[in-house]
Amino acid sequence: MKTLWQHCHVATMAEGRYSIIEDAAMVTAGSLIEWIGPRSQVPTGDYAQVYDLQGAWVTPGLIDCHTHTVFGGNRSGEFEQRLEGVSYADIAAKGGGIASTVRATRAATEDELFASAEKRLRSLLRDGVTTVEIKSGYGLDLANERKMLRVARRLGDALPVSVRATCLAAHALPPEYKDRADDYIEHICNEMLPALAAEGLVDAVDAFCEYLAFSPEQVERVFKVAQQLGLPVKLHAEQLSSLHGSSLAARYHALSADHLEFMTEEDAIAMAAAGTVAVLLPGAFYFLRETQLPPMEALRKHGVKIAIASDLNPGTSPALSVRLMLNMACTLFRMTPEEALAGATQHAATALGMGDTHGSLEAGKVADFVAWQIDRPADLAYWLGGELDKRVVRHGADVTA
Ligand code: DI6
Ligand code: FE
Repeated sequence: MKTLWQHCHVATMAEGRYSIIEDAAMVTAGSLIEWIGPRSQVPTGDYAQVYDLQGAWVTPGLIDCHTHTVFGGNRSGEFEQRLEGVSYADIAAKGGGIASTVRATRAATEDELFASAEKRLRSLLRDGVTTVEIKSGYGLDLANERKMLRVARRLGDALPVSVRATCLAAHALPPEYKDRADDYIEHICNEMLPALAAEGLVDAVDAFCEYLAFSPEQVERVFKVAQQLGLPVKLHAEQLSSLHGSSLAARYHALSADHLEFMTEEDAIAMAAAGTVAVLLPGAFYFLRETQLPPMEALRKHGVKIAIASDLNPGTSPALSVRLMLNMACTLFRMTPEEALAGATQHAATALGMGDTHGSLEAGKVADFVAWQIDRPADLAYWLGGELDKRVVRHGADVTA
């Protein structure tokens, strides 16, 4: 069954550029794009449905390639304390920080986690998101990491969004392994990852490489097991200090290395050679009032692909809008609106290993797109949040919320 979509302009985002087609049309067949081009050249055919997009700008559906959408509780109380001058270290010493989210996540049932995550995810979807990555990492034992990953899978089944589930068991040290980080890594490698992978709950493996989390050596042990299991890897790296986790990620041909404020030019060279995407997270940068910018010039100079994501999480980025992240990428990181949009479409798809099927509007790719009633593509990075008038199409079907 073929559908014709017309009276629109398209920013196809092919090759990570706007790649604009003015007065365009698109033919979808089932869930795929069959043809896209100038309206004057639409193939004649028998179209079951014809949509008039009323002059909209069409872009690929937004892809949020780094989120921690599933978690128990929230940390707005800690936010308030921090603004009153209590340090993050003090909060952590009193059992706050990631540990408090781990307690709340462990205490929540699968259904409770689903219900709270669904609300956050719907907020992202109202913003034009059609693909989202969701990490575990607040369970930190087999049963609770499984619970989180099952919620991620269920969200993908219940809502009109493609979900990629990432196992982030190596996010923090669980209390029962206090002062035994190597033992916890061994538990992840020998028990957790093999079991969760066998259950089909894991699309990729992530870790937090930082002096207050896990060392490059510990991360490497996790990466080796991921590789044996045939799972791609990603890494939280260089967020607070320079441990060259991004170079380690590149050695393992990671899909992405994320955060990266403290990365060096050598790291950028290694990532470019490996095709590892740099995922920048302006929401966390903003929320933590960071001052060290990611090395934009080195990333551009060496041709590292740059993605932008929300990092939606209760501690460092309670961000419910990808468009707001595009704005922050421009204002805080000095990206262009075109680079930012590429970062939430084509390059985000590549950061999830989906670059061949998603992220740009080209014949043969999946028909995930948004028809925005805006004046020009830069509007997507211009407005600070809010809702824009739009139609959202996923797998060729209108799913506008
Ligand atoms: N980096 C972050 O910014 C978050 N996790 C990570 O690895 C923090 C998560 C939290 O504070 O709950
Ligand atoms: Fe994160």
